[in-house]
Amino acid sequence: MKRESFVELFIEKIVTKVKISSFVMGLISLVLLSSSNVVFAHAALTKAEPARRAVLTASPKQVRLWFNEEIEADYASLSLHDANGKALTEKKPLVHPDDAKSIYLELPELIGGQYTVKFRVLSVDGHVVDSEYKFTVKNK
Ligand SMILES: [Cu+2]
Repeated sequence: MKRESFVELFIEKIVTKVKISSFVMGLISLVLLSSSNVVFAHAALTKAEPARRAVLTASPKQVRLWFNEEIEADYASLSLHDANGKALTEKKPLVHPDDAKSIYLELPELIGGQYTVKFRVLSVDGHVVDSEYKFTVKNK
């Protein structure tokens, strides 16, 4: 065997090892990714009405939130606050009768101003999802 082919063989072995290890790494990251998907399967907000940063010309009757999983009403909170942080209703959110993945809060008549929706829900996996967003009601 010539010296050259030794080198070629050696290089070929390294290339094969690299290929195998990148395959293994790929497999490991795939497993990690899919398991982390399970771990991070929290309730996520998929839709909101009024929407984030919405500018409304009339007072909304309710705030309604949609999630990617069913919501336990006993462990859910949803509140609306004015620009001073004051809660506008003492009412509790209810699970929508037509959709267990959706909760709503009935609202009093709102005057013009900026409002903050605050919500906190418990996922099926036990994680708490806590967030807030704002919308505006224009002065008449
Ligand atoms: Cu989670």
